[in-house]
Amino acid sequence: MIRIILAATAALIPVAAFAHDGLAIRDAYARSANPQTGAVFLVVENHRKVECRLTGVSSSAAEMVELHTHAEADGVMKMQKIEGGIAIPAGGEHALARGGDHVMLMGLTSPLAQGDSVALTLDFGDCGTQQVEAAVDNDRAAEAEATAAHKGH
Ligand SMILES: [Cu+2]
Repeated sequence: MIRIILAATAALIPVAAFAHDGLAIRDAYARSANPQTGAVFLVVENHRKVECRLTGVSSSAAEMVELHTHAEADGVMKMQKIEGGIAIPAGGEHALARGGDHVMLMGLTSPLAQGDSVALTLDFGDCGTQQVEAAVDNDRAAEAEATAAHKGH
């Protein structure tokens, strides 16, 4: 039993160290328009030589956490759950930004008040996990982020 635990721990260490060097999260912030739901926006930088895929996000701030995007349906932009994750190209970056991809928080444990922060764990599959603290900024304007999102595509 002890041998099994030691082997598992040893296997995890190099993976975690490598992932920490290779991926970086910047400009993370959260917003919420009502007490039940919120969204988190951020930029993922991938300094690795392989593509990394954001496959899921977890947080204790909400009952359900999903990756969403906006897609046009019948001439109207609607939010949609992302299936299969978000690819971050090798040596590139991807912005989760207003009007585009975002982390959706559904069933907030408590309303997101200005100045609070939301702790998230981003799961990049083989590229490991990243912890991020997103500051709540309900007043942040959307325009600059939307432009940045389009540049990223
Ligand atoms: Cu959404």
